[in-house]
Amino acid sequence: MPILNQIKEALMSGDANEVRKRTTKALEEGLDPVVIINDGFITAMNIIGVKFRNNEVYVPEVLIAARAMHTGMDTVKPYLTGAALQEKGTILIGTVKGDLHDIGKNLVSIMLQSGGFRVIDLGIDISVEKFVEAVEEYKPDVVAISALLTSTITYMKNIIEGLADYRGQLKIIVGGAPVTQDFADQIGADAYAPDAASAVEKVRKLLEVA
Ligand code: B1M
Repeated sequence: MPILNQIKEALMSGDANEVRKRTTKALEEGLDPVVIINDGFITAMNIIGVKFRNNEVYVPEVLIAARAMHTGMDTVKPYLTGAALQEKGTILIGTVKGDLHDIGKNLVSIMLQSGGFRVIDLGIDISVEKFVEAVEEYKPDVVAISALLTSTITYMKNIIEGLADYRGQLKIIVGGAPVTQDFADQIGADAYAPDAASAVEKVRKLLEVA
């Protein structure tokens, strides 16, 4: 089996040790680290993302695969020259103020990183002020807002209003179990995604990147 397929298989089964071994072998054989990342790690994580959306795998499998991907990334990093890994854009993500749920947000974050985006994760319970400060500091291309409670999704509107001055330079995507496309339209978000895999697709569309 070609080495890239072996890497993908190990990653999808969440076997971090095998990912490290096979990635090292591929690098020793002279395979381009960027090819390993794009056609190995990212392709495998995209497959996991689609399976997750289709309920063919569940949260633990995604987290284990993501951990294996991080191991793979650590293995290739020393082989990357400065410009080799072009990030596709910066995403600022956080769960809204009053809301402590972060499992879904973390999955979205992991999937975005796996898709080649730089992700700044602000964590949970994030106020308008914190979002604005972070936008000033990191100049993201996209702000991604998560909420899991019907009582906290309304705060997304406050954040969107707080970011009004920056709308020319960034897009906003919202998501979380109680959020719908209708709600996203009402509060003036640029996009809504029902799950982590769709969030990556929507962000790609917003930024017009592959
Ligand atoms: Co909470 N909780 N919880 N909880 N909790 C829910 C959400 C609830 C539906 C349970 C229920 O009553 N059936 C209910 C909300 C009801 C409602 O408002 N509609 C609820 C409640 C009421 C509460 C408390 C108020 C309970 C209490 O104290 N009385 C309290 C609130 C605390 C707070 O936030 N202030 C509370 C607390 C907690 C825990 C701390 C115990 C824990 C959170 C731990 C953590 O996150 N670190 C917890 C959990 C685990 C849940 C359930 C069981 C699971 C949530 C989860 O992680 N799902 C949940 C019930 C349920 O969903 N079955 C529940 C797995 C995760 C992968 O899915 O988060 O939906 P999800 O993320 C998905 C998508 O939504 C989407 O992609 C993800 C992956 O596909 N997505 C995005 C998420 N963010 C996105 C952003 C995007 C795009 C897509 O773009 C930016």
